[in-house]
Amino acid sequence: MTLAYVALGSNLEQPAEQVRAALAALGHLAGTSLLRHSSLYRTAPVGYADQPDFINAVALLDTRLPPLDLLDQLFAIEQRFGRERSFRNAPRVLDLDLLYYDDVVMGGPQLTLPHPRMRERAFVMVPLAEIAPGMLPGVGDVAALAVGLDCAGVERLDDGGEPQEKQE
Ligand code: PH2
Ligand code: MG
Ligand code: MG
Repeated sequence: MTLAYVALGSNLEQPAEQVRAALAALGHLAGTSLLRHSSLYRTAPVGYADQPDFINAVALLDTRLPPLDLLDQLFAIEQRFGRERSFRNAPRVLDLDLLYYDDVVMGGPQLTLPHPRMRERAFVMVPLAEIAPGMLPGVGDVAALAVGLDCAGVERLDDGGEPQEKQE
């Protein structure tokens, strides 16, 4: 069994539907099953601010695909969903980022594992903390890292994709 965590993000064309459909697509990849996924989160854009809010989630896969083959398949799903690449951090129909693949540590032009910016991103670490064990080798204590981030722009949605009632 090879465990891989994938971050999903969308902020165009009914983002929650895109993310739900992408979760299904991940589960249909060859040699791959979708073990778990986080809730969906509505998140304020990070980096380039003048764009719609995102829907983000994280999925846990069990896969027989090697890391670069899995990456190719993630790009293929993005393409199928109509992803266009214009400028860095531009709005997108679907972004699939490979965060973590077993305990593989690698760097290279195509892929760095674990994902080099994941620890700083509340829109990744908060959903990841829902489904990952406490410690991920090479990443650290996921829950503690998530708690240490500014989570003001990160709001968990219930299963219907609507914001949760705020508990006073
Ligand atoms: N992805 C980015 C840049 N900024 N902000 C949010 N909230 N969610 C994202 O998925 C996201 C982002 C680059 O991939
Ligand atoms: Mg990304
Ligand atoms: Mg990406």
